[in-house]
This record gives sequence, C-alpha cells and structure tokens, in this order.
Amino acid sequence: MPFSIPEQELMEPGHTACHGCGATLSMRYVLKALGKDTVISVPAACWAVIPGAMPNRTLDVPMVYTPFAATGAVISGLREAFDIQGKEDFNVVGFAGDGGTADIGLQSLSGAMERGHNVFYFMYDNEGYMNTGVQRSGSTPYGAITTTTPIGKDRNFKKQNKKVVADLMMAQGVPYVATATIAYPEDLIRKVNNAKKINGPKFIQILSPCPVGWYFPPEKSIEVSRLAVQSGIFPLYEFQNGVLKVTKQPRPVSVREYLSMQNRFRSLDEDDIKKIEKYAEERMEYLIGKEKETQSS
Ligand SMILES: Cc1ncc(C[n+]2csc(CCOP(=O)(O)OP(=O)(O)O)c2C)c(N)n1
Repeated sequence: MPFSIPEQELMEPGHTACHGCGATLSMRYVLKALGKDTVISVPAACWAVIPGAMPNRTLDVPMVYTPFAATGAVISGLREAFDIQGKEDFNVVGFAGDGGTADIGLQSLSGAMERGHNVFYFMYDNEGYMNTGVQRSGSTPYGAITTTTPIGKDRNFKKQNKKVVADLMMAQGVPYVATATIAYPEDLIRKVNNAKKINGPKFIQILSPCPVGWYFPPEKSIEVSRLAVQSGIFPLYEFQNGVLKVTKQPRPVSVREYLSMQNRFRSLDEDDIKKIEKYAEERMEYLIGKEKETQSS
C-alpha cells in the first residue's frame, strides 16, 4: 500500500539541540504519527532541555517533566487520569533517553508495561548519557569510548555489550515492541501507526545518533543511522502479539565501515572489530531464529 509521511508538524523550529541531533528527528517523526491529541512525559535527558526555556517551547503538545527514574510511573498515572476523564483516545507517551530507560528507569518502565497500561514508551537511544557529557550507559555498545570509559593506562573503551532494552521488553511479553531509526522514517512512522492499533503497552527503541558523543560530523547523522542497520549492528524489527518480524534485511555493508565513521571506536584493534562482527552476526541469527519460531507457532 502506498505510504506517505504525514505533513503535520508538531515540532516547531527553534529547538536547542546540537547540530545533527538524531533525537530531534526521532521526536519529530513520532509526533507526526501520533498527532495533536498527545501528552509527552520526558525525564531528565537532552530532551528535557531541547524544547527551550519558558515561555518558548518547540513542541505543540503538552509535556510533563519527570524525575529521571520515573517515566514509566508517570505515564501510568497520566493514563489512569485521562481515562477517568473519558479521554481514552488521548495518546500518553513516555519519551526517554537510554540512560533513563536501560538503567535508572528500567524498573518503572517494566512495571508500567507489566500493569498493561495503554501507553507508548519511546526510548531514544543515543547510546550514552549525552546531556551530562557522554557517560557510558547500559545501552552503550562494546568498544565505545565515553568519558567514563576513556582511553587511559588502565582502561580503554566499554568492555560490555549493549543491553538491548527492546529485547528485554520482548522477553517480558509486551504486546508491541519495535526498533527503529531516523534513516528510515517510513518504517518508524508505520511502526507507530501499528502500535496505535494496540490497546495496551507499546515500546519502541529508536536509534538516535549523537554527533557530539559518537564523534562524527553532524551532517552524517542519517548515514550513520542507515549504516547501523545495513551492517547488522542495529537490526530493525517489530514484535506484535508474540510474533517477530525483521523489517529491514541488512545489506552487505561492513561493520568496519560503520565503526570507522565514528571516532568513539578509534581505539579498536583487529580482534576487537572481529568480536563486534561476531556479536552482530549472532544477534541477527538470534532474531531470524525467533522470527521463524514465532511465525510458525
Ligand atoms: C537522579 C538523577 N541523577 C542524575 C541526574 C543528572 N542527569 C540529568 S540528564 C542526565 C543524562 C541522561 O542520559 P540519557 O537518559 O541517556 O538521555 P540523554 O541525555 O542522552 O538524552 C543525567 C545523568 C538527574 N537529573 N537525576
């Protein structure tokens, strides 16, 4: 079926994000899909400052700022309050960074999903605590240099693999789970549209490249985002009512090409790169296996 990106803009010019910020495009596309009847809850993060200081605001929807760990709890409360007022059609949305999702907000997210509230939770994944100066998070990938995993005499880059929150949500049996990224806006918007049809919790993890923290030129954000998918580093999938579908097949783009575009990976040697290639292959195999398993059952 032909598909076009909605023309409505609920994000005005004048935001305060850095040049090339992937998280701004993530918000813009999400709002295009959700429309005006939406309230967004944002915890401490880049997106807490991107809308600008009062009385200015870049978003044309109401926002509720929450303490860092509380997004899941706040959207649960908002949902209940809207329902009591008879506003069941209003979209209640959490929009949090990876630190606020994979680490400090994980229990509150998991609780909200488990209680089954009719909410959307978007994790804009810039793979680090960027607002406070590029610290590592659970979602930072193996091999990345951050200010808390610096190059030094005794330490050198993050040694742990990325904690993929979407996979955790899938394991928890959340009715709608997906991954997306800004290089594929149609795919992202289609996923939000599919999520809208589900009366229950929905979780979408959007890879949102950060030129400042990943150390690449701001005009390369879309390219980096695209290569993350094409190299198999960040597979795009959709998990709906227990069935998994990989929504973009990786192209033969090398992991090495993806890594070499970003200076955060500058201290990797050949063995490290091989480890990352193997990780990407194994993850893809896992997802394809799960796709076969869930589609045939
Ligand atoms: C309880 C608490 N701890 C620490 C902070 C400081 N803080 C504000 S924003 C932020 C980084 C958030 O990182 P992330 O959730 O990944 O979002 P991003 O900044 O990358 O958008 C931190 C550590 C805080 N506001 N509250």
